[in-house]
Amino acid sequence: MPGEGVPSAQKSSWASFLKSIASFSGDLSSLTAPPFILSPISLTEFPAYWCERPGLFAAIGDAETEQDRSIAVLKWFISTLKGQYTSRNEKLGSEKKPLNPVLGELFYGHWPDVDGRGQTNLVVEQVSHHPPITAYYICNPTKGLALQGHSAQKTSFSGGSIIVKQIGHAILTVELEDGGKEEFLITLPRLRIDGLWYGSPYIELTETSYIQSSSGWLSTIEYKGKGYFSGRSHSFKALLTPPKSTTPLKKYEGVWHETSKDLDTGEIFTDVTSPKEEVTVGPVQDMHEFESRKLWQHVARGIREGDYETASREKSKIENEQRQRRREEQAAGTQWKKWHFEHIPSDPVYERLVKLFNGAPPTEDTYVFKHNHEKTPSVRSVSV
Ligand code: CLR
Repeated sequence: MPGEGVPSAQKSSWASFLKSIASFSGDLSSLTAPPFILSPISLTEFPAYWCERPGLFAAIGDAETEQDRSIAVLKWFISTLKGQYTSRNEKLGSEKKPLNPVLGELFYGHWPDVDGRGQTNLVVEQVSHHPPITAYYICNPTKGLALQGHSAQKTSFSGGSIIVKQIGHAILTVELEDGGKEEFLITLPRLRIDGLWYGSPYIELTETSYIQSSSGWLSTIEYKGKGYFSGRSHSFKALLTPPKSTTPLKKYEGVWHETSKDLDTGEIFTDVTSPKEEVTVGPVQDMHEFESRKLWQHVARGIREGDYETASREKSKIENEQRQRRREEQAAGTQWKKWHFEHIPSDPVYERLVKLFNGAPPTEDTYVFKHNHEKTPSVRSVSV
C-alpha cells in the first residue's frame, strides 16, 4: 500500500517531500523531510563502514603475492557492502536521511588490536558543506595499510527511485616487506533508493565498480537486484583479471549482504552473516565541539526520543552558528582551514591507476591526509 511505512500524521508531508525530490536534482541534504525519515546519525560516521570487519582488512597486509592481495582486497571490499548499504534498515527500520555535516565536522574512532591484527584508526572530516564532501583516512600501521578517500553524491530521480551517483574514490596503500608499496584504486557503485512510495526506503546497488591494483590485477564488480543473475536482491558478480589480460582468473558470485562463492571451486568467498564490529568512540563529554556526536547530541536525542521540536530548534542553532562563522570569515577575508586534509585538484595515484582500465573519469581531485599515519591525530593536536 502506498505510504504504508509512513505515520498517518506525516503522510502529506511525505507526499510533498517526494514531490520536491522528483522536481529536483543535486543536493538532497538541503531538502526538508518529515520527522519519521530523519536519522540521528551524521554522514561523517559513514566511513566507519569500511572497517567493521577489521580482521578482513588486516588480512590484506598478510597476503604474500600480488594475486593474493587483490583477492584479499576484493573480499574485504565486498564484505563492507552490507554495513554500508543495509545497516540503517536493520538498525533504524529503513534507509533514513542522515544529518548533514557542518564544515569541519569530525569523527574519530578505532578498532582495537585483537590477536595481533593491529589497531585500526579512523579519522573523518567534513571538508566541504556546499556541496557536502566527506574525507576519511583509515590506517592499520601494524599491517602497513592506509585507506584514503572522499565521498560526495549527485542525486537524480527516475522511475520513482532516487538515483545516487557516488563522486569520489578511495586509494588503499599497502606497504610491502621489501620497502615497496602496492596501491589499489577503489571506485564506488551507483545506488538506487527504492521503496519511497511505501515510505520505507532501501538501497539497491547498480552498474559496475572497480578495484585496480598498481600490480595490474583488476576486479570488476557488477551489481544486480531482483530479477537478474540469481534473481535475488543485492546480487553481484566479480571477475578478477591478471595484469594485461582480459581473461578472468577468478569468478565470484553471490549476494553481498549474506554469502558468495568462488564459481570454479564452489568454496565460500564472502560471508557476512556473523556480527560486525562497530567502531570504538571515546565518551561524548571528552569530545571537541566539532566532533560529530558532541556537535549533534541534542538534535540526535530529539530525533531518537521523538521530540522533533527540540531536534529542529537545536538544528537551527547549529545552522545559525555556521552561517555566522561564514559571515565572519568573509568579513575578515579568511577561509575555513581544514583540520586534517589538504585539497589537491588532481590525484596522481588515481590518474596512474585509472589508465589501466576504463570505466571511470580520467582525472579527479582528492583530499590528502596531512599527518604521519603512525600517529592518529586528534583535533587538539592541530594548530588552528
Ligand atoms: C555515503 C558514503 C557511504 C555509503 C553511503 C550509504 C548510504 C547513502 C550515503 C553513502 C549518502 C547519503 C544517502 C545515503 C542513503 C540515503 C542518503 C544517499 C553514499 C540520502 C541523502 C537521503 C535520501 C533521503 C531518503 C531516504 C528519503 O560509504
